[in-house]
Amino acid sequence: MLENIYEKIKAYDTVVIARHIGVDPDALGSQFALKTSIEKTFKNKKVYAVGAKSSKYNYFPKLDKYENTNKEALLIVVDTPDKKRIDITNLENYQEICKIDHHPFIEKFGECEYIKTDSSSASELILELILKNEMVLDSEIATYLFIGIVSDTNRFLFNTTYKTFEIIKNLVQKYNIDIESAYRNLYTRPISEIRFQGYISQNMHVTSNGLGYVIITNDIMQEYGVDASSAGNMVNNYNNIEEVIVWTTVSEDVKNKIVKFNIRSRGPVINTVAEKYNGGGHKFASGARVKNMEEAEELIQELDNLCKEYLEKEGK
Ligand SMILES: [Mn+2]
Repeated sequence: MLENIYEKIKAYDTVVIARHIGVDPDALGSQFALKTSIEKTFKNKKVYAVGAKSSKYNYFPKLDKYENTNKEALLIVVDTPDKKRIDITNLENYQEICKIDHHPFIEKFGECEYIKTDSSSASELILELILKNEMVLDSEIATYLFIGIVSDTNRFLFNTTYKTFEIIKNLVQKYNIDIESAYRNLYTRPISEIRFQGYISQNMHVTSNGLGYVIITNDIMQEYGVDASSAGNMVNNYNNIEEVIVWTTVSEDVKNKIVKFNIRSRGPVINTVAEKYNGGGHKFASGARVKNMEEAEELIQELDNLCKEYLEKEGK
């Protein structure tokens, strides 16, 4: 399949690379690594990395605007399992679509799809594509991939095997990656976020079944000067709490008139529940969106039941 995708890249003059909404460093890392490698491998192609920008990640290059009129381009979607999560409109205006992803399969939307759920990140799959087809890999591209892998594994906490370390070892050794600056970019945060983290720690409810949840209203976000997406990203800071096996942020997104869940687990499989609520993701890391707080209560209840069933099954 990777050869097929390579053949398609070769065949098109214009390649557009898209990824999921609610962008993160793996989505951007895989997008820009692929874009840069195609540009440096084939000198005459036009390559666009598209999607909504986020000022949080301004250590990546600027995203491109692509006017889609003539239906001549190849679209490659990275790090996204389903159509509705692609950060792009007018999908039907592309000649062909390819998907490169490491999420559990949800739906087929491309002519060729390369999916590997045991991969640490989409960035790891882009590296595979590059190596398999002898495309250009240099320090710039390696750095994008490094950032994607480090971020999606949460500094090698999740989805990490000896292979992940092998890949990282090779990237760091051969391409002279400035690790310190990559980490600084990834992990430096404004004081408002640290204070906000304090709010979450103080206000997380923990049920007797081991569900931790915190409701973050728009007022609270305004008080702390954070937005809905940085509120959701906080969720990764709450793993390894003794009393908690599933934890979630429940944040009000007034602009889009929804309530967002960012859910993590260290036991129960959560993506099947998330899928029922307009979301999905990995087994132990998912997101969901509901219409209002009433529906949010329902999902909280369902997650709590999931914890309960899990504990009973485990005999705890
Ligand atoms: Mn990813």
